[in-house]
Amino acid sequence: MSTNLISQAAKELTRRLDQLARITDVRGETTRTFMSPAMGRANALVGAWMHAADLDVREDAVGNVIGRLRSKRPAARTFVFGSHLDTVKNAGRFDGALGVLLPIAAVEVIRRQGIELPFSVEVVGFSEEEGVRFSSAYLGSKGYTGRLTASDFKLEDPAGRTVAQVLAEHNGREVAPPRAAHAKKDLIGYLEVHIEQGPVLEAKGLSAGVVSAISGQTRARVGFTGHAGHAGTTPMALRKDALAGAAEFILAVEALAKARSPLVATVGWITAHPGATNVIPGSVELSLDVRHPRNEERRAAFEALEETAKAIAKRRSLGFSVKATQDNGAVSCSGSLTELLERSVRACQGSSLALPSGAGHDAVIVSSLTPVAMLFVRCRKGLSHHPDEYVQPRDLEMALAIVVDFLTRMAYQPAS
Ligand code: HGY
Ligand code: MN
Ligand code: MN
Repeated sequence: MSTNLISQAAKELTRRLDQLARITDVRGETTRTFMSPAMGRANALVGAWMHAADLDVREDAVGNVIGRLRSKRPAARTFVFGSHLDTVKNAGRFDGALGVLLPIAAVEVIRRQGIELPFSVEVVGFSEEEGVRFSSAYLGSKGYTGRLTASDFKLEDPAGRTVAQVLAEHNGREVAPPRAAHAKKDLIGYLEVHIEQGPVLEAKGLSAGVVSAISGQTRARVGFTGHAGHAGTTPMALRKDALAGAAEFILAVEALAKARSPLVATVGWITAHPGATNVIPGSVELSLDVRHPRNEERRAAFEALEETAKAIAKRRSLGFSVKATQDNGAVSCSGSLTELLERSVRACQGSSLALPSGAGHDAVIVSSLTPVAMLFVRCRKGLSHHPDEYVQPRDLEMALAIVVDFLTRMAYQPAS
């Protein structure tokens, strides 16, 4: 009976992922950024699915949509599932959305099976994880865990709007950095289901695996300032070309990361001013994203890149600036919670595999409040942050079966 229930629920999950992906700020692609109109529509749709699963639905001050299945047991603690509903630009259908919609489906299956959970369940659709609008990730899960800071509130988007202004507009009143949604003692743990966004599970022929640790991540904005001038009349020797300096820096970022594997470093966007064909760029701003499984290596690499920017600017008589917008240490997943999850993976898949995550996840932030575990789901060619992101229906079904098994085990095991 339950396999049929699960395969039906997996089919509905596929349909919902497709439907959610069509909610976007940019026609013809999937793009939803913090507090955008599409995020409001996405929260309404996901909230309706939560409601249909008998979850009590609310939206908090930072735009997280939260569905709660209250246990009948007095003073029951809460198990939290979650991931993010915002996306990168021109995203795929699964990054984030899977970790919100799959637990809703799992709760529906559990309820259809008549299983009474001795704990409450909360499914959270975080409002901002990718850091697209403010170049700083995890604003949603930071709000949910009480970790938003006054400096987060001062972050500015490309239009110069601050987080504080955007939140005040959304809430119709000034908003202070919110307290955590729960006290540590009231939580059992957190499980995030997420596509692997890498090639390992596919190479091993597995639908799912568990995450051992999540890489640390430093993000920054780097600026070079020179002197705008006429592209036709300014001799090369007299130029202070900010874009040429930035280009040299970008290649140095790539070279340093290649020399320090498994370090990864990326320049994702660049803006040049005034941005005209016949004007030597006077100023440039670019993004920098540096990651490594070990914190000291990541920090050393970031410092080396600051020195590189300084040396290039000196040699080219440019000004430069490096402003860190985010700095998150590496996080290990909880051994005991991951062990329980592994039992479900083995029970459903026959075997399990533990692998590290180079991508960041809301679990990094939630780990400050409660033990976290992550279930990785195979995605084709490991492709993500791309519209061709794809998870096969049988892998969705496997992941759903694992989470249903996990909840069932939790139901019959004293919530230690
Ligand atoms: O950038 C990341 O690692 C994640 O996709 N937010
Ligand atoms: Mn992502
Ligand atoms: Mn993600």
